[in-house]
Amino acid sequence: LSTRASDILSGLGINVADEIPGVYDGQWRGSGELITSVCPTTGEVLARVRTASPAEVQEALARTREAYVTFRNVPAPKRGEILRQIREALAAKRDYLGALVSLEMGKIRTEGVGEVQEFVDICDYAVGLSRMMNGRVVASERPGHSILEVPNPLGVVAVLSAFNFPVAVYGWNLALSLAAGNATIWKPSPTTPLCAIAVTQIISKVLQENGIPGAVASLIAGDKDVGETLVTSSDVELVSFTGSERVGRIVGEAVASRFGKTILELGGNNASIIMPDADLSLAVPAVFFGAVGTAGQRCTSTRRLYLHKDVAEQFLDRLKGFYSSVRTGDPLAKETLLGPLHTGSAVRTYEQAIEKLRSQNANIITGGKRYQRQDISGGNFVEPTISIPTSTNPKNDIWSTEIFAPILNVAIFDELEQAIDWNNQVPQGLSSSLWTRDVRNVGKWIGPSGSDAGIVNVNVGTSGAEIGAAFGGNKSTGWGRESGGDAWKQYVRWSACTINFSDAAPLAQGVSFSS
Ligand code: UN1
Repeated sequence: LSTRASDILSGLGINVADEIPGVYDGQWRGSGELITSVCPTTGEVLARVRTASPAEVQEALARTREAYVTFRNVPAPKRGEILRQIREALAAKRDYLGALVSLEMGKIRTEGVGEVQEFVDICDYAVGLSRMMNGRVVASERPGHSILEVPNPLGVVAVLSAFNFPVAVYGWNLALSLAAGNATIWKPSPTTPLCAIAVTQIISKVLQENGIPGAVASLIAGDKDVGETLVTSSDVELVSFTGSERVGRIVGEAVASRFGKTILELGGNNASIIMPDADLSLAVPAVFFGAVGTAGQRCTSTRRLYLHKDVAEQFLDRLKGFYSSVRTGDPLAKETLLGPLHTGSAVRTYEQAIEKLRSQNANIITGGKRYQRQDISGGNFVEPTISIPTSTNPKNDIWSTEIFAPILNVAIFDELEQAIDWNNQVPQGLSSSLWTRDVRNVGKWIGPSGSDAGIVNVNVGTSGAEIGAAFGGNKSTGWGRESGGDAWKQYVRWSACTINFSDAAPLAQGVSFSS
């Protein structure tokens, strides 16, 4: 193992001698198939992880269910105190964990650390929530009666997360789920098992110190078969899935067919709209970060850019300036802005998308191929690309498909209404961003005839949301909401309790039923 990799792993107490167990449900084990964690920057094998055998998946599910039965009776503020300790434990390892995200996923170090910070932030939020998950008292129409709406723990929550946020998205779910009194069972992406193991080691230690069963936060490294078992199990009340629209449809249907609950975070195909009065000194760098940051591998990455005709030329000139000076290389190096794509197959997807753009005569004004540099030839490095397709039709594949790579398609418009229409005409509806100084444009954009995405920003790029608002998207993005806002309400079962304190037993609506 390279020194940079072993330094990070030993900083987290991960021993990479031979095989690492990838299953935790109170104890660490794993006797299923091996999966390999590969560094996207160098191609180096970081570790081999033992996944769960089918029997181990069943056992872990059973342990998680038992843990829930204990944990649901721990008072919510006490659960909050455990979350506070988890928050401290994560913060203490923020730099190492952030570096591990960078090493294993490929995003640059500051974004890796930022992702851990997002987990820390949602823990803070959930600590507060643990004293504020209030139900309601509803006025009853009957004398001497009270109606309560009580949030009770829900059960077992399965979290199926994606490679691109191997820490934060689990964090959103774990923090709310734990505050709500549930047990979670986490199946991370098969290509980022080390991040999941490091996080679970930190959390399990805190649980242990508090005498809480470790299976309150179980982990099952594995592939599709593990996911299928969790999704179809009637022992899982809620499935929180982040991934592609294609797999999301399968998950959604499978869980619905057994009347389970889902939170789906699927594709994003996010647009930024630049009005002629936009402050370009803010808008250009924001679009650059949105499209090139994380190598275009955020669900919220900017994939479509709609420029008003009066500023189009100037905007593109300035944007090209940023693209031509982007520092590409090792994501762990301080100066790097663009790291590799996560896998070799992502590179092929990028190349096919470029091929399609060329076949439709798009004007590729920068980028369009793999880097040819010798020093980074071991990694999945592709040039960030700006293209101007000939078609502006949002129904065209070029515009309607999410490509998880740094490719930005540009079109030019005359009127805001046209740009909003393009913004809304794609199947996905995660994030969107308008740049303007005219409050009338803002009113249109955030209102009934405005953006139909879940995230509707003004003078803020499409990516990089804080945890405070509910995060998620509409239409084929799946309508899921995670982290802030009212998202916690999905992690509880609501009990409507009518209680009679009187000496009579009147029926509602004045119904009379006496013999
Ligand atoms: C994702 O890409 O799956 O808003 C999540 C953002 C981050 C989360 C992205 N806070 O870009």
